Amino acid sequence: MPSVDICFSPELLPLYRLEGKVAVVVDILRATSSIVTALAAGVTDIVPCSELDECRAWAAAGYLTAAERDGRQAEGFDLGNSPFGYLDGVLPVRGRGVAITTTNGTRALHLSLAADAVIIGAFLNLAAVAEFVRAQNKDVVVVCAGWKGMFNLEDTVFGGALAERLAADFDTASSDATLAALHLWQQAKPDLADYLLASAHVRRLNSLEANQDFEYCVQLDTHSVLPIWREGRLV
Ligand code: 3SL
Repeated sequence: MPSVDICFSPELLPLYRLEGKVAVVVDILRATSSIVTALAAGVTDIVPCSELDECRAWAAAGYLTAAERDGRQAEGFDLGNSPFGYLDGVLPVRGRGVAITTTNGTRALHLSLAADAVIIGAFLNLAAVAEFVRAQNKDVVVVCAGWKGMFNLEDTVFGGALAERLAADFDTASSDATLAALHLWQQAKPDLADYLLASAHVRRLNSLEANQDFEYCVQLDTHSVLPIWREGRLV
């Protein structure tokens, strides 16, 4: 039976062997929620970039550019990291490609590329993620983006929610990380938004007046898109 494991931070990834496995990269607040939203809004493809300059250069190829550093939109870019950037209609996004760089999410993605398949997870597309992983029938590692190398609550709780959805067909009991994530999910499940209110990044977003982003990102199963890594981009 394939297993579910949770990597609490990209710093721990060297301890995980991703070859032959599926990696689910998650940065609930907000990179992977924004990526899911962007593709659902008609963005054609997303190029995750490590550096601001690399991201900016994609404008010459006709791409929209999205950049976040320390929670704020970086100067000179079309978009920041709010999912509402793809929804508010200020900038038409349908039919466009987007190059994106964020503090933790795009880094976690680049560090996960040794996996057989790399997909993007969020609460928004949890059902689509579970369905894809089930069909692969391979070990899965949830790669939590965390915050600057540290553990965070929201990505780990997502890992628990995914493990619960997979529990009938996957081993969710042989990793202490998965057991811990499942336990946190049980606490969070009755009222996810309320449970995550005290988390560090929610407090950070509140101070940036991005609390509507938080409420949006903790919705479950609202999107059926499944961003998947193919030839250097998410489609
Ligand atoms: O670090 C990241 O990748 C971002 O998701 C952080 S923020 O929510 O945009 O602040």
